[in-house]
Amino acid sequence: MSERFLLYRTDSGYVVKHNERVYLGEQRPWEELITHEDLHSRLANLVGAPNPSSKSLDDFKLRAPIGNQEVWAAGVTYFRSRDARMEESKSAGGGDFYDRVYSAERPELFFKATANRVVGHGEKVAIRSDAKWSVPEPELVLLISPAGKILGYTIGNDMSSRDIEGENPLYLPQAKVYNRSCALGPCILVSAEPIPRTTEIRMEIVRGSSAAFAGSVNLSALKREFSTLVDFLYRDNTFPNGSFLFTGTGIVPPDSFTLRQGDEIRITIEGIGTLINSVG
Ligand code: DO4
Ligand code: MG
Repeated sequence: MSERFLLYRTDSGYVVKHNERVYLGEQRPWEELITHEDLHSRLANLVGAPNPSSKSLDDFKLRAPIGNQEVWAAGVTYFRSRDARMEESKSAGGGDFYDRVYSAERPELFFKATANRVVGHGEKVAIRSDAKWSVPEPELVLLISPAGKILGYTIGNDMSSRDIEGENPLYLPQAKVYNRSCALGPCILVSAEPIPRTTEIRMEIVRGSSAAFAGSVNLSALKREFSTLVDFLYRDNTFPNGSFLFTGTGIVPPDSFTLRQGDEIRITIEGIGTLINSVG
């Protein structure tokens, strides 16, 4: 039996998908469930009882898989991201910072969102009203326990205003943190094994009925170890409710591309699923 569980937060409690079967969890606060140090065993116990539901996932309204955790993000963890930031901030004299952080021992980590700024699968992400160049950033996101253990993986969209970030690196928080600037979902992959480094991340942006952009990257191109990112995040920092940590983007649309209202963003990570959000 494969030991991988897909954990969904829904309007009617939590739901686990395992070997194509759906199991309904007992009612309990989401934050208490997902930050349990032994989340994997809890889910294994649930699916061990012979009670699969006759319902399918389509019968449930999905919610963003976040309780009261802080959301943080690592940046410039792929060469493609380093290149894009160097280019966008060249005229502001910021290019060198990105090159240096890419190869430094200390990673770039920044605060991304509180739960009220996060949307789930099927909900709308936003473009800042004062931004002229906006992109989605498709990323693998770690769910980390209060003790710093990686409990699971989900899909994230780190919506970013590239013109604001490129004007001055000190504007990064404004380019990254605003209402509906962060999407998470559709579920959390809880697995006894780390997610394979061969995993592919894909993004497609649909405008009207055609693809405005499509790209992919392999997790093997991520320069940092997950454990290093977690070590730095948890150094002298406590997370009583656990945390989510974006691991950076390796897919950057060409500089001529900016998001528009109505665009649909589809991010797929092998083994987890597809997170779909439109801009509105
Ligand atoms: O430093 C800018 C942000 C980088 C980022 O969000 C990424 O590389 O994913
Ligand atoms: Mg990012």
